[in-house]
Amino acid sequence: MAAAPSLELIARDNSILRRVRERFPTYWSDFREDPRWLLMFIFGRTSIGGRLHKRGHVDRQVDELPLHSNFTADRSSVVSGLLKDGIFDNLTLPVHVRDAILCFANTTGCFGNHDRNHDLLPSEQTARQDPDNLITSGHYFERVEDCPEVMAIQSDQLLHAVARDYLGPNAQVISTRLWWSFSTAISGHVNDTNPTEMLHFDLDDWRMLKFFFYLTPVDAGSGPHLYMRGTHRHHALKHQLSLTVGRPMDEVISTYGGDNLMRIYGAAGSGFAEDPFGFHAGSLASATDRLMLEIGFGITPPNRRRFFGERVLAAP
Ligand SMILES: O=C(O)CCC(=O)C(=O)O
Repeated sequence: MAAAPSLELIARDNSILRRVRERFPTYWSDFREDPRWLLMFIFGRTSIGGRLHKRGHVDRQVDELPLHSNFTADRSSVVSGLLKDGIFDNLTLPVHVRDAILCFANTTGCFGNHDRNHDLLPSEQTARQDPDNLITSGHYFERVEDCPEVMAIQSDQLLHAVARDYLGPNAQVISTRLWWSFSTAISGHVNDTNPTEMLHFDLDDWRMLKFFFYLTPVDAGSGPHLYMRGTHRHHALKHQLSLTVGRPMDEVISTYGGDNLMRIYGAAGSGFAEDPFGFHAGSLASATDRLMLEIGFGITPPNRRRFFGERVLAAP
């Protein structure tokens, strides 16, 4: 059976119509579940909308509870990095946690290209290397709950304290995702210069914070995460008024400056905290597979599907 089209490749399609067509079923489902979603989706991208929404809510407050955490990072340094640059990139998972999550991922089936009909083990290379049926991602969705070490990170006190400091007292976990970015090199599909790279900002909630952890080493060939420093605070008017959240890399660079573009490489177990309202992207893994864990915080309860990063796929 053909797999659903790869969203990683669709995101790089230069036809806005095709990109919108693929995303529309997810947007429609979000709207039907909670029509207030549309308000956030339209106004959350504008500076004025964000400011007005924040004004009606309690401001940041720092509580001083002692923390028991998996991390040694200093809470106020993480928050200062987020406030200043939109990113703090010096978190490290304990080795036993990193190894246990990697072992879980290697021995548990994931869903290729978000498609529940494509349940595969990451080692099943042949299931994903057909160039006409390329599988570029493998998501675990709710299966991630079967991994106790992921659950421990999801409830880690430092992550929760940083989220409260940054987002306010309503901060809550709104996503827990574990997924592979499969290397496209096996099919020779994409080279590693990726001129088609797109950056986007997230609009899943009015305000958000994400913690990302690499479970495999990430270099230029394994899909490094990209982040445009400083864009968490303000977007150019053309990006506030645009219907789409994704913009070509060269346009984002010319608007916000190439010096601000970070490519995040790191050892297995390294992690970073990020305000995803800033422009960011996972670049395509051109040579080696990447396994990523995301714990996302927001201020509004999400639905279960969104929590695990599941999309509603367009009919074939
Ligand atoms: O895969 C990545 O590095 C980025 C994921 C991403 O863009 C997101 O969670 O919004």
